[in-house]
Amino acid sequence: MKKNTIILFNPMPVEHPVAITNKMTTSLQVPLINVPLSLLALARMVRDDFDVKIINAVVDSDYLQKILDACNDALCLAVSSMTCYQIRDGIEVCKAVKEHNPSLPVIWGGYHPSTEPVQTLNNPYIDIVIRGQGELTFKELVHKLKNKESLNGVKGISFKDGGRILENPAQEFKSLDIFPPIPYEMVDVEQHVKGYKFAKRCLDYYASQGCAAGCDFCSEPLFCGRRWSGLAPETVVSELEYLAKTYNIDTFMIRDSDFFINIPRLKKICALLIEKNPGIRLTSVNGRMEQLWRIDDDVWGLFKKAGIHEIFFGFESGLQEALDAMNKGAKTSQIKVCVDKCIKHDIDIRGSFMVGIPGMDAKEEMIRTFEEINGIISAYGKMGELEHMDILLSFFTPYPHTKLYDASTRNGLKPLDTLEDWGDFDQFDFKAPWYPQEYFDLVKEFRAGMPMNSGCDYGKWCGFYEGIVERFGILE
Ligand code: B12
Ligand code: SF4
Repeated sequence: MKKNTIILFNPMPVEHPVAITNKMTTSLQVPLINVPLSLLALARMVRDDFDVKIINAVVDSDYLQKILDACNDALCLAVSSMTCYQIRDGIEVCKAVKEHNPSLPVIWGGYHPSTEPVQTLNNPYIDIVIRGQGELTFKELVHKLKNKESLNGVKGISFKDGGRILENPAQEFKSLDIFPPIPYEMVDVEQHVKGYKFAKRCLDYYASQGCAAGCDFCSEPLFCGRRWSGLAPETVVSELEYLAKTYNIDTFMIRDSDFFINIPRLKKICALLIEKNPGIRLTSVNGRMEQLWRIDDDVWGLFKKAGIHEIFFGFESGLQEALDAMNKGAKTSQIKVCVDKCIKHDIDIRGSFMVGIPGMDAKEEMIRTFEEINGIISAYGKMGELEHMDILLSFFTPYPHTKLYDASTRNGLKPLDTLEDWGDFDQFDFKAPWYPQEYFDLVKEFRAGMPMNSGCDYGKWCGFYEGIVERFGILE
């Protein structure tokens, strides 16, 4: 019997023309090409019973036409979206789909719809939102749609029922170990293999979901309720081995929000990687400075030996008051400790910082943050190893229902009342109404001058930074 078709769609994350041409995000260091893990996580739950079509705007040219063609006899269209341009692209596609096929159920999931479900459903082209972890809910939902059953009992969804929007109770956050492996073979893996710094063949992978921290600027605590689940160490290592062998992968870009949360588990992963020695490196591995600064050197040594090649820290700010306002639970002094540990253990560092936290002394925040960044650049520059560090510097951006979104509206941000408002909102260079224009321009100038963006050597950087420091004096 012919199976019903389910279309899974990952819209374009950026509009920025340079980003699209370079296949990088607007940070210009973060590759835009990613395995659509969100869609594959859903696909694994329904692939046996349905014909699943995966369409990823980043790699599928002509994606609108592909979706329209697939829609004719489909059961539903399911769209994944973060709070960014994906919303705008997703809306355009759903509008076109509904014009052709008004009765086709359109489902949205992912971070944005999960944290803003009702507003998402106020959009005329969206019928159902799945909140939070999608696997079980999506499976149950598509079976209900297939059997034309009521959606009333499906946990974790919000949906339109006549003129009303109904919100069912939340779905439980389940352990990742109960789900089948991510079915990479359902996409053309070769299209998603990327180069990254030292890596020739780098592939995305995740070993855990969620985060236990409660940073007030971040969507993660709202999305996962500060829960976290990690795959068993044996599973992680056997999956990495299998993927490395099958697709000839030398490096995995680790997509977990917090890879280092459970140190005993991590030690086991490292021990297994050292024992099996699959010849791979792990990069962009997310860690929290407030955890990693206190980890013993022998454990750091294990990280290195196991292949952890780069750690991605959300340092966020050089101003303690800003870290406190974010509820980061970290001290600025931990930044240097983490940098020193990375240097000592020959692990590359990638640090992200942001300025523009509402309520801060903007000048102090900028100066302290520049100082920390200069400290990192100098530490590597003096050793002649600038290629082993990377800094992302951005402007604070409010996300739905976070505490810092509320602080932003109190500080003059015009509330974002519709899904379209969020889709059109500049996620990268957000110029907050409270942030002085001259600081905004100076931060952009500083960012463009950093060695990883300008290509300058350490000597040139020192001259450039001196020039920036001289200008602090004349700022209001
Ligand atoms: C890979 C990644 C990217 C990739 C693109 C991913 C993509 N979808 O195309 C790139 C690098 C392009 C990217 C960009 C950005 N990202 Co990003 N990214 C991630 C990351 C690290 C992993 C995502 C992933 O694949 N996870 C694994 C999958 C399995 O989990 P998942 O996506 O959550 O999917 C599950 C559920 O959400 C749900 N689900 C997801 N989609 C759908 C769809 C349907 C229909 C259903 C039913 C369910 C469902 O079910 C899935 C299984 O449980 C996450 C952090 C994280 N750990 O998740 C951040 C994250 C998603 N990104 C985030 C942000 C903010 C951004 C940027 C906007 C940041 C910025 N200002 O630059 C940019 C946007 C573009 C730009 N300006 O450059 C935030 C999202 C916050 C929010 N409110 O949207 C996150 C959570 C990081 C964070 N903690 O802040 N990102
Ligand atoms: S540690 Fe990272 S992912 Fe977790 S809440 Fe804070 S910013 Fe979000």
